[in-house]
Amino acid sequence: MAFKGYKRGGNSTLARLCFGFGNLLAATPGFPAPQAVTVHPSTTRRGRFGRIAVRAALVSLSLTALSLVHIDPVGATTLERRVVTSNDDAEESATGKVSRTSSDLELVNDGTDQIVGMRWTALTIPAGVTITAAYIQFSAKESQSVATSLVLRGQAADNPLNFGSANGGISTRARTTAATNWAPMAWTVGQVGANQRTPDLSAVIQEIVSRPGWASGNALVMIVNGTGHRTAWAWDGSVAGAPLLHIEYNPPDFPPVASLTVSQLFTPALTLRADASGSTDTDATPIASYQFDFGDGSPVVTTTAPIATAQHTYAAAGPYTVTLTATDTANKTSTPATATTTVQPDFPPVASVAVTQLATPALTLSASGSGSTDTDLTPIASYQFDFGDGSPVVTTTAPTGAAQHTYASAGPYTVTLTVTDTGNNTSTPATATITVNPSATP
Ligand SMILES: [Ca+2]
Ligand SMILES: [Ca+2]
Ligand SMILES: [Ca+2]
Repeated sequence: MAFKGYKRGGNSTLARLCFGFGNLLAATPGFPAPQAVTVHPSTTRRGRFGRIAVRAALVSLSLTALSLVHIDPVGATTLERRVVTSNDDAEESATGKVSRTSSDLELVNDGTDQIVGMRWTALTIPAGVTITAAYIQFSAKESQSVATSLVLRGQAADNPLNFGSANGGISTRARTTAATNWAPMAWTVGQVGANQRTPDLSAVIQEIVSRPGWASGNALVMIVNGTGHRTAWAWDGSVAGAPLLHIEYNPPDFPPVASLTVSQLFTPALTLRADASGSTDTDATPIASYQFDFGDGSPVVTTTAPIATAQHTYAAAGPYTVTLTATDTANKTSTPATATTTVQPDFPPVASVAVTQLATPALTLSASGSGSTDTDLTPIASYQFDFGDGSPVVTTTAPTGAAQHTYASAGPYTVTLTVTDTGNNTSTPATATITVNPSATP
């Protein structure tokens, strides 16, 4: 976990630990931020640094006894909303009569066992989150200890309305499958503590925010029924003591979105390059690996991010469909992305040679292979000239496609050209025969 908010840099490990611990406590609701112990390493000696830190930690510890230490998991967000208007908390008697203006919420016996509804608005919880903790914090309006057994469910709705005056306005609302049972301890008037806090409601809240129609900013209703009696403040009786909904959640965790492009390489022949670098996953669990299936039955090629490309050489030309999936660090896998392409065949070059005797030097031929062609994805890479007199073959590298050779004597010679492409395919030889004159013809 990260310790932040402190100037660190002192060379005392103890001090650093104390500051870290103090900082955790500072994250506790209600715990004062420890600005008083800002330390400037350049001016503070080790000993004083340590004493200040220890003192801060001891103060922190004593305050811990007063409030529950709460450490969010990394990345968790906490949201708290209170009932903020009269029509957002209400009671419905056994006869169905709805009261919205009572100063309290009787959980649940008020002559009869009633049903209590509460609504919180502007819940800025994105879709797709994981609820890690949730509870309602009530404020005790009265002291009660009668055995009480409550069931808390949410309203199974995307964005429920507030409570109206019509009979049965709470009990007729569809409720979540998920439920939390609560047998509260005795309450003492004025208490706002652990005894007035429901058990964890994560499953209930999760069911609601997992609804396809859930959107950030929607409202949420909780409905309580059961037996027994605890009396909590309603908004109408105490704005500050109205029911508080506390929710902690981890950010949405989505699978990657795969994006694939393919292109045939010039060389090697029959080789596709697949590029997955357009794939995205911008949440807290980014892409970890890419899986390329080249569609010819060959094994899937897996690369580890950030490497997002792979290539494959096919045995034959033809159409192929390449399939990409991307997997994130939470092991969520994308919908496959596909790209279909026709792998072009790879032809050898067609050689063509022309020869002319130069005016000077004597007995010298110029041979040109520039009429050779190879228009596929593996173009001409080199020219090999054999001047036909037993001398070594002269090789030029494209785009140079001409060579000269001086013979030892006049006479007829056959020049042979072969051309090789970038796929290492070699042309059929082309020949040109010429009689080399003792002196160049004008
Ligand atoms: Ca009310
Ligand atoms: Ca992800
Ligand atoms: Ca070729």
